[in-house]
Amino acid sequence: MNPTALAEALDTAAREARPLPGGGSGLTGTAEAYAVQEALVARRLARGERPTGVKLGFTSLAKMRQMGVADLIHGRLTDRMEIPDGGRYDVSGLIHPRIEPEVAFLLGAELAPGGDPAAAVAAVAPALEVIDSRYDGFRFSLPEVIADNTSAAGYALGPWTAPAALGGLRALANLGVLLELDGRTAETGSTAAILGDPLRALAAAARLAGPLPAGTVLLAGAATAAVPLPPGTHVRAVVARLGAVRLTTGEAA
Ligand code: OOG
Ligand code: MG
Repeated sequence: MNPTALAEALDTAAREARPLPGGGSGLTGTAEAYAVQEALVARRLARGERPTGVKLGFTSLAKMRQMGVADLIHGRLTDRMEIPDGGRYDVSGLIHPRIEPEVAFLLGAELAPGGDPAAAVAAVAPALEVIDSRYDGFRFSLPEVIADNTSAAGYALGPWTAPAALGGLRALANLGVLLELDGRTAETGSTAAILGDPLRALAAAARLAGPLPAGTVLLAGAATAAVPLPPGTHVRAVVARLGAVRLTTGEAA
């Protein structure tokens, strides 16, 4: 399948909540896969969506093991994917949503490939990411998940904290992470699971997808495995010292 046709098929799969069979795309290389992702995101931008940032995937062993892949990937975020902290999020138009706890960075200055990530960070926040693979059963090859904009669907950001309030970004290297569904612990972990230090994710994002302009939001990748996200669920993620972020999914129809 050519890149434009695959981008259209993935876009339609997302809009109609009808998954494509994984393993059948014929995609072989990552360069080709990122060309499909670019065409897919271009379709969203053509509908009036605004780019807001970048996300990384498979930055933790927990995620690599869960999904059976072993390479860092990156995708694009848009304003359509934003979920207000504490807000309601309708999952009825999704295929098989999952949720995962993350750390987000806000860039106060441009970050070029090879630039100093710490110098560019204006603030950090706890985050929730909703992922929804457009492939049947969440089963895909690495090029396929890249083409599918790394399963991106939605994200919520908690309160921003300036690095100075943490005594510097070194504090981020080992903070406890908790994911709760309806008040029950679903996953626990540490920010150390994210490439040993989430700041490394920022450097990797700049290298892979940079230069990243000031104002970019970066999701550094889940610190734990993702869990299914049913309707009618209260979700809370807590990152120690950064605080909490919440969302509630709409009731089942
Ligand atoms: C791909 C998205 C991976 C993460 O944080 O590792 C990701 C997937 O798991 O379907 O967002
Ligand atoms: Mg993620």
